[in-house]
Amino acid sequence: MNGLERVISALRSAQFVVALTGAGVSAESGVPTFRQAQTGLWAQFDPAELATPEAFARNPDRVWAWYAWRRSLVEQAEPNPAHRALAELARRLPRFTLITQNVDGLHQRAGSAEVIELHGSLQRYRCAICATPVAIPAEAHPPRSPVCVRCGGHIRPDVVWFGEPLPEAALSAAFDAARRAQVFLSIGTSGLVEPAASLARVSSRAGALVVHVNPEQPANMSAGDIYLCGRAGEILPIILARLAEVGQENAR
Ligand code: BJW
Ligand code: ZN
Repeated sequence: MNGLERVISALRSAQFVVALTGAGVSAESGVPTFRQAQTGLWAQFDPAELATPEAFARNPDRVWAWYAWRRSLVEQAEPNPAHRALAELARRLPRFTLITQNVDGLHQRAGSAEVIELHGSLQRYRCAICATPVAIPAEAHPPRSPVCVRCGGHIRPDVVWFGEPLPEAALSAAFDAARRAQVFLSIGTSGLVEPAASLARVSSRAGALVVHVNPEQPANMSAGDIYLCGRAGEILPIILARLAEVGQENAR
């Protein structure tokens, strides 16, 4: 049996399936990934040096402008076939948990009702000092980082930067789901950033079949994992179609 058929067969019998997504899932929507060849602003700045609390403390307006640009990109983007296939998988499988490292909200826009967001959201903001949430509509996005009315701190995007803890509830829900899964799909992530990168290994140790969907081999691949080489927007709809075919064959 080839890799794809093994995945279909495992999905057919699984009671609990988990998918973890990374920036590659939104690449086909035109949202740049973190570690691939970069253009525009991305060529000028190393994302790893902007996505830190230190960078924000040094120059809040620069980090603010970078996030404002990314938010506008995301608002113009549309969910792609990979996002839609994941929303459909949730409807077809008995129990399915979607975990994302992405901050773009495209899974929700594709119809995924429940998404565990490990790294926050580009659409939410909070005070960097007192954490008060602040609503900032896309159409009224100020050019500079505003100041908190309560404490005078700078308002920042509610995302998780390097060196910051992930939201506790999201993290523990993600690890619980990884431990319960029989199939763990790791889609469009380089597998370099912790703790998200460890979810696949934890799931595998608990007995899951781990499947990576990516045009390039991710860093967190282990022996025994299945690697489906290709774009998420091509491979996920194939998985969905094969699942439906197998379902019909069995019903005959
Ligand atoms: C396609 C495709 C297509 C292309 N189809 N695929 C253990 C060891 C070493 C270091 C650490 C460790 N534990 C913690 C650390 C430090 C650090 C870390 O992991 N560093 C590594 C870089 C070494 N981690 C942290 O700091 C984390 N915090 C933490 O651990 O806190 C502990 C703590 C506890 C208590 C108190 C205090 C602290 C936080 C990590 C936060 C990451 N944040 C970012 C920014 C979010 C906001 C924003 O968007 O700006 O999250 S960084 C960035 O990386 C972003 C992403 O979510 C994340 C992952 O990237 P992703 O999604 O994998 O994207 P890429 O670009 O790397 O890969 C894209 C992939 O897609 C590629 O593989 C392509 O091939 C593929 N692709 N087209 C399918 N069409
Ligand atoms: Zn404040």
